[in-house]
Amino acid sequence: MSDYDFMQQALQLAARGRFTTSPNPNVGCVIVNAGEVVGQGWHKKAGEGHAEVNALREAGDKARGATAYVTLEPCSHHGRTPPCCEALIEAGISRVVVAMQDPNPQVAGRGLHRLRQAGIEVEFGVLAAEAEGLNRGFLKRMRTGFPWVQLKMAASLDGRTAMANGESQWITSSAARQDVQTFRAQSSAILTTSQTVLADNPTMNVRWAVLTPEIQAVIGGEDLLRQPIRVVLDRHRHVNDDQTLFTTTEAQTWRVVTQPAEDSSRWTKTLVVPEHQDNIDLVALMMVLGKQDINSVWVEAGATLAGQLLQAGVVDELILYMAPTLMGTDARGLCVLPGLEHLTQALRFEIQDIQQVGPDLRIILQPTSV
Ligand code: AOF
Ligand code: ZN
Repeated sequence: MSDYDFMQQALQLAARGRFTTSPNPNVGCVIVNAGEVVGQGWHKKAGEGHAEVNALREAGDKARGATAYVTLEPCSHHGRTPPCCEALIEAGISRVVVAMQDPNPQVAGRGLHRLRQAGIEVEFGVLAAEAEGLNRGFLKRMRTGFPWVQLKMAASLDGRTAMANGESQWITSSAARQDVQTFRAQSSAILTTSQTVLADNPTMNVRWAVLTPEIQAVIGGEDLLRQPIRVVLDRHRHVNDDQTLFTTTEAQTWRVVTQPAEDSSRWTKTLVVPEHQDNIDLVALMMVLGKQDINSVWVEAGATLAGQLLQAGVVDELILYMAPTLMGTDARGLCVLPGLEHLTQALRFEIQDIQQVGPDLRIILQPTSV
């Protein structure tokens, strides 16, 4: 078994935290002594043990002289828990292999430095790209202050999302809706608008019974399910107290407005964001969400917000479910993008992944940078 194999194992452990660690990153750790795995750990939840500490606990005395494989630079700071570097040093680990640096300004190289200072052999960069993919939200927030933004869309083959009379529910299959639940469950927040809330009266939460048994097993129990924060753009305070949103109290509900004012206690929090061209400034909104420790935002809204987010350039990924149906030329389009006259103005994307989900197609795209 090579360093790559053990790091691969650590990455798989880290991924077990993907439904529960927000706002913390997913981190995995494998401790190997004389070619044998003596400890495994991963970070489950902010405030609880870090991956290294969990793995060291399992390894016990066998950590002495062993190698630790960690998917993220071990922390050097006192956060909600003590620094992992000190725990590794005290346990007598002699070599640490790290996939990538932790961009958290409280760590950012200090962890690696501290380990080297203590005489530990440190290697870094093993399976770095894979480690990066595990924590896109956390890493983007730490590097830029902005969360990772995923825009979910559902359309027909001809790119339509609703009939002219507004009928829009169930274009895509129950398999696609189950898939959406998996994405929601991994997100720090779900972003929607008062328009969508008033039109569909949605819950916008994660429903345990809808998740696949595999995902339920990763989460480890309904009591461990973390509900993403529901963020509703409601500049004109249209959302009233008797929406279904407020009957599902296990998830927080935040309102985004542009003018401060008294709010009903139904809202967990009210965020005041500046205006831009008679709308909520969407760039400022993302910055505010980043400041609130939101790593990733999953957007489920209508064609108007979709177009505005794309035009504001804040979308990192588009998740498009396409149903094998044609809804016709009178039906409504995928997103409102007015003012495009020339092909050179067209928004361009690169396909990251294509999969069939039940009878539908799921395409994951990222905007191209030019
Ligand atoms: C590690 N191993 O498993 C994790 C790390 O408040 P705390 O104590 O939970 O610290 C959170 C910060 O620690 C987080 O922002 C990130 O920089 C790092 N996470 N580090 O060595 C882990 N989860
Ligand atoms: Zn740590």
